[in-house]
Order: sequence, then structure tokens, then C-alpha cells
Amino acid sequence: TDPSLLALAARFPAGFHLGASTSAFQIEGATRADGRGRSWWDDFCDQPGRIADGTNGDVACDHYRRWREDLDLIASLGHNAYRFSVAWPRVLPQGRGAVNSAGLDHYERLVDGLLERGIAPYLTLYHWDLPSTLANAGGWQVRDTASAFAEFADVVARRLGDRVYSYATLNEPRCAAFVGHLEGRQAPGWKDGAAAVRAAHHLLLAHGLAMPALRANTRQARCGIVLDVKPYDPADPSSAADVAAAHAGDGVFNRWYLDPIFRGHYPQDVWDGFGPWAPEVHAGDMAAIAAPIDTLGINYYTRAVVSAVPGEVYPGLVEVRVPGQHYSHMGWEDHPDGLRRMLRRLHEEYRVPDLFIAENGAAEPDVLSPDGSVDDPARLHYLQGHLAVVAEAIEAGVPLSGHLVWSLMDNMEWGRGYVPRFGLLYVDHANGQRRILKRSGAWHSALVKAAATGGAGRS
Ligand code: GBH
Repeated sequence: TDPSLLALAARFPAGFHLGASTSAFQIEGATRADGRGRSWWDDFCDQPGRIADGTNGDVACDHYRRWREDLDLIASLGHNAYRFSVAWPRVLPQGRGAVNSAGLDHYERLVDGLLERGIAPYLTLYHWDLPSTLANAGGWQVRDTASAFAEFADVVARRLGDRVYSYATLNEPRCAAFVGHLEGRQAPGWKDGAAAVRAAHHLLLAHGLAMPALRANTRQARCGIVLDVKPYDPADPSSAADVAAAHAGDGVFNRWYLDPIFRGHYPQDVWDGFGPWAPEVHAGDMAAIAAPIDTLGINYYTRAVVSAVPGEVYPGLVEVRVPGQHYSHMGWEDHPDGLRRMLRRLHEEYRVPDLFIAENGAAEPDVLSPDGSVDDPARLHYLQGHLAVVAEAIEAGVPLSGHLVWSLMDNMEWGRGYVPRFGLLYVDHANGQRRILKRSGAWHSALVKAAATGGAGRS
């Protein structure tokens, strides 16, 4: 075996979680099976022009039917953790009220199947698939959607309790709020800044109201949230305007979520920057949002390098490319140092009690060759660089407990449909949904297996 792989594997402590991540809408398909209700993502896909390749989530990776084989596959890769999400409309087809037991059964089978195979279940409650009934009643514009979410959290945790290793309330409230309501590239597809900030507040409130529901039904499970984080660097560090733009970008992207959760208040500079978009905050909201969490999951893909754009809407910046760097199929720079810096900052500035990387990976233009293999050197390079940073962070004392690759398999990449491929496994959607391990996936699997036996250092 590759000596550098063994050396890297030896740097992960015993029990460190190494695996992969998915979400319900992106892989399940079977959108009408067993009493599932509709979600606003089904509705969004129905609108012509919304999804780049004109597809939808009706079949996706057919994981809802193939879950058992997929769990066997995860086990064969040696992964000791797996992150998935629960489709809210499967469990509560109308968003609240009557529970669809058949929907909940699926996730119970999944969790028990993971435990039987020695894989720690990481469950995310909301990975963007809001039930259509709630969406039609105003979605995240309406405060009451936060209460509906807390009821959903209670229903799931009541059934699964401590069998789940780690619960996350939300995946990326920033993306759900801003990409959905301001950029308009995700459901519900609006372009309204005030609506985005209001949605962000109600999402954070939903997280805060769900935490007690999770606590009431668990004793050992780790409970928290998953945020997408991205360092903002000035394109020209000697330009005061670029430095200020980078600080504002960091505020809108990172601090608007981190500060309420860990410090109990919104950052004043961003509040001022939003101006009339600032949300309506009720007494008690901030205390609810700041409920202590056990663990923070972070999704890290890349950094932003920004130039100031005078006169542009707050935060007044544009992202620029750095010559000579590798940019993925999504146009994202391969920049592991941003992960290193972000981990150190979360540890030192926010004193996060426990951290895991809930998503980290790259889309590349993968090609299935006639011999049945998928050679993906750029993804391999990306994973090697980022996992080395993870090892370094552990050695530097950051309380890191796991690293999960986005994604286990190629899937429905939201507004971009099935074109960007993020998987460790290639999915041949046209040929019986065959799963084929990519070169990077084989490397990752070898790393995980070596880490489980102590790598070179402890063997
Ligand atoms: C994560 O979001 C998500 O949690 C995950 O579901 C997603 O698959 C993954 O990253 C890769 O993107 O094509 O116009 O719909 C990270 C933020 C969300 C940014 C999806 C790009 C696509 C915009 N990404 N978004 S669009």
C-alpha cells in the first residue's frame, strides 16, 4: 500500500469518524411512495427552466428502494459513519399533524441497518425539502413554520432516540435562506433580500425551538446544526476597500449564523449593513437560538476571494479567481488552507465544543471509461489535501470528531440537476443506476480502512 496513505491514516485517532454524506431529496427518488407528501423542491422542479438539465427528484439514485444494497456498499468501503437526511414530507405529509408511520419506518430501517453494520448514523432533519403545504402557507416567511419544524423534530427523535449518533437540526440555513429567497436559484426561487433575511431568522429560530425537542427524546445523542462556512479573503490585501468587503462578506456568510448560535446576538455591522432587511426579532428568540449545542457540523468546499464593488448592494463585493489555482466543475477553488483557518477560528474564537466536517468534496467532470473505471485525479488531489488539513487540525488541538465526504454517490445537484458529480461512487443513471467506485473513492476507502487498524504508526 501507498506509504503516504498509511502515514496519513496513522494521524487519525482511534474512533475518528470517516465516511460520507447524502441528503434525502438528492438520492431517494420514490417521491410518491408510501404516502410521501410533496415538497417545495418537487414543485420547483415542475417549473420550466428552474433545473438546468430539466430533471427532477422523482428517481434520483433510487436509494429509497436500494437502501439495503447502499448500506452494504458503505460497509464494504469501511466507512464508520454516514450522514443522511430525513424527508419531512415522508414523515408529515401535510407538514404537521398526522404522522405517516410508513415514512418514519424507512428511516428506522436505515438507522438500524447502519447500526448493524457498525456505522454511526448522522441524521439531518432539514436538508431543504419543505413540505408543500407549509410552503404554500408562506414557508420560512412565516414564524409558525419554526414551530412546525420543532414538532417534526419531536416526531423523529421520539421514534429514533439515542439510536442516532448525531442529530443536526438544519443543513445550511444560509443557503436555504439566501440561495432560495435572494439568488432565486433554489426553492422557492425568489429574489427578495428582506424575505431572505426573514427566512434566515425563522430558520435559526426553528433550530432553537427544535433543540429542546431533541433533548427531550435523547440522552446520549449529540445534537447540533450544520452550517456552511467559507473564509473571505481580500483580492488585494493592501486595499482597504477589499479588506472591508471581505469582512462584510464574512459577516453575511459566516457570522450571521455563528454569532447568534454561539454568542446569542446578531453581529451589529451586518445588522446595520442589511438596513431595512433586518428581521423582526421577538423577545426570547435569541435565547432560544443560543441554546447550547453539543456539536457543530460544517460544510466546507472552498474560500471566497473578493474585490470591493462600490455602490453595489451590501456586502458590496464580487468574487474573483486566483490565477494558477485549480477550480472544480462548480467553479470552486481547491484551497485546503481555508479549511485549516476556519477550523482554527471556530475553535479559538467561538470555542465550539465539538466539530465535525459534515460535507467536503468536489464535483469534477468524471468520465466512465469503456473499461468500467472512473479516473478522477482532481478529486483525489482535493481529498488528499483536505484530509491532511483535518489531521493537522486534530494535532493542533481542534476538537474534531469526524470528516464526511460530499458525497457518497453522484446525485441530484439541486438547480444543476445531475450534471455535477460529487460522488465517491459514480452513478450510471442511464444503466440501471449502477454504482461504480471512482479512483478517489478507492483511495478514500483504503485510507479509512488503514485508519481503522491504526495506519502505519499504530500497526
Ligand atoms: C452543499 O451546499 C449542500 O449541502 C449539498 O446538498 C450540495 O449538494 C453540496 O453542497 C454541493 O453543492 O446550482 O444554482 O442550484 C453547498 C452550497 C448549494 C452551492 C447548491 C451551490 C447550487 C446552486 N451549494 N448550490 S444551483
